[in-house]
Amino acid sequence: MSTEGPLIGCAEAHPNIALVKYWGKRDEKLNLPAVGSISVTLDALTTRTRVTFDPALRRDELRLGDGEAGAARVSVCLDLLREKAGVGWYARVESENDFPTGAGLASSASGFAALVRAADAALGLGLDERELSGIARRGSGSAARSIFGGYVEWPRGERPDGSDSVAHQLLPPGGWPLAVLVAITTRRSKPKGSSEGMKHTARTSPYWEAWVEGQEEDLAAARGAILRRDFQALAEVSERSCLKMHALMMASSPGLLYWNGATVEAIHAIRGLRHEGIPVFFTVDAGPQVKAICLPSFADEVERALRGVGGVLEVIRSGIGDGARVTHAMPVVGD
Ligand code: 2P0
Repeated sequence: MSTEGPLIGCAEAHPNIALVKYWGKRDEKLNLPAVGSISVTLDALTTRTRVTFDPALRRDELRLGDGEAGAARVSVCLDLLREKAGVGWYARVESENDFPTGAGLASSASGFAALVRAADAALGLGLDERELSGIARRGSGSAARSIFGGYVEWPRGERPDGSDSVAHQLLPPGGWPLAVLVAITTRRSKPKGSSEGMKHTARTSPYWEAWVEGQEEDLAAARGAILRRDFQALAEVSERSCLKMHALMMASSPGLLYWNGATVEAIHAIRGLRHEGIPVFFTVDAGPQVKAICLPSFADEVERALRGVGGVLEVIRSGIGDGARVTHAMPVVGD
């Protein structure tokens, strides 16, 4: 490599929310999922990341917002990219979210997607999205999906090396412009991280096999609903997948309960709206926040209803977002 100075790349990415959930791994080292999943990428929440490969560094460093964080999972992705580029330099990674971190808003999805995009740009590799998705997956499974915008499927894959477990886009963001209202019910980090929670569930939940067996049918139903733009069918399969995943977790031993009281109240409020004829459905990830998905013309009404739920602190309104992309100069905390 002829360059002598630091190599810098910047990128941004959005979190995604799964409509058909990923929960459980078939290979922990390669981070391969036990089940496929389908998500939408959100445009209102953003992670911005700068990666600087610098010959003066003695290890990879990660700054998340205004605090230093452990860089082990970051290094897994960076090592794969360094190997492809033939670069040995360590990197300084500076990343910030404009939304709460570690509270079930998929900050690891946007975080690792932005990281991999920025590092690819810094190293001048120009990898395609499928390759980036496979590398982002090694940092966090759901990040494989945030490389893409719109409606995204990440298949389980069958190969032991994971080469067939990379995401692809089902529809671009403009292909079906739904609205997503995120009801924030706490700003605290969740008690158990997803990786730990998945392991615990697979080991102890009596529903584990049923969960894995039912997934292909849910994926086919959601994929079909998205391609036909069939809101009712998507609502049905999404709520089913969400409740199945939480039932699976709750039945593990000891039970894993990510919800608080406001989570339950918000779910009832959304179902109440649907009984009144408003096309809206809910989903909840590994945290207490509730996401309501509706046709954009009903977003005001759904937002008003969620704001009226006791314990809902804030409602963030989002559309369907683009995939991870390179940005030019990025100011980060401390600049
Ligand atoms: C999902 N979740 O499909 C599911 C639903 C949370 C609930 O993907 O261990 O942070 O890093 O691969 O991607 C959260 O899990 O887990 C997640 P790892 P990740 O969105």
